[in-house]
Amino acid sequence: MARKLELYYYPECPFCQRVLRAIDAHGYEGIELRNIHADAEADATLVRVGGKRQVPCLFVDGSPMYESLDIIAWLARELA
Ligand SMILES: N[C@@H](CCC(=O)N[C@@H](CS)C(=O)NCC(=O)O)C(=O)O
Repeated sequence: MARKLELYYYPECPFCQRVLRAIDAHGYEGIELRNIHADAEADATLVRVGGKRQVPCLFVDGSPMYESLDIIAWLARELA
């Protein structure tokens, strides 16, 4: 079964932009985008589950992964 992938981000964040550029460049599909500045529920989920309001954060089946370079490396490894 496909994993559920959700990227918590906000557009002005340069580290988020780095991840979004990688997603675009490689054509990764199926990643739901959750803008924490536009979605209060996403913001609350990020803090409750992740433990901190830091973006970008990729939720893989509900488990949070912080750090843009770790996220990009994970995407390259798992989705390439
Ligand atoms: N080393 C992190 C830096 C991420 C970062 O500093 N994000 C900022 C937004 S641009 C943030 O969420 N700051 C709030 C915080 O760190 O608590 C990465 O590469 O993902």
